[in-house]
Amino acid sequence: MDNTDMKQIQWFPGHMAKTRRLISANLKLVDAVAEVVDARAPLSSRNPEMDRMTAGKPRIIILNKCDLADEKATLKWISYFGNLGVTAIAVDCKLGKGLKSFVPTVKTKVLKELMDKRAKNGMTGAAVRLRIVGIPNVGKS
Ligand SMILES: Nc1nc2c(ncn2[C@@H]2O[C@H](COP(=O)(O)OP(=O)(O)OP(=O)(O)O)[C@@H](O)[C@H]2O)c(=O)[nH]1
Ligand SMILES: [Mg+2]
Repeated sequence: MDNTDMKQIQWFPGHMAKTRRLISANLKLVDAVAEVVDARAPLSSRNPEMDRMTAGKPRIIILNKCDLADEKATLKWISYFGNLGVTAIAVDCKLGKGLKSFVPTVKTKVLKELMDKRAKNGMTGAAVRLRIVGIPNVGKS
């Protein structure tokens, strides 16, 4: 098998490896990571490497398309992630439902420590930098 064949059968697409590198390398530029997943299948619509790629960063999981998901199941997912110590909120980006709670949740829960520290130093007005991540078609845009 020559080099060209090897390239064709590589199991991990180059663009994914590149994105993974970028996410890890630029992590210091952001205060927190917001991971968008599909509320109907929060686990299978996640990138399994995301935990490792964003290790150490405060994180919020956005259960998007909650209009298409079972409401009770969505509540269960929120407590599922909560039990893992990860804040999750349900939103419907089509109607904008739940979006209003996004910034307050980030400030009072996800980045509480940072906000408290800034308040102490009189820096409350400083911008908060977030990175939005998620697999294709989950509703990031
Ligand atoms: N029903 C419903 N559809 C949604 C919601 N949010 C996004 N969509 C639809 O889902 C599709 C994908 O949304 P995008 O925002 O383009 O997804 P994306 O994650 O940016 O996709 P890529 O840029 O390909 O990675 C579009 O058809 C949206 O209209 C939602 O809350 N509810
Ligand atoms: Mg997009």
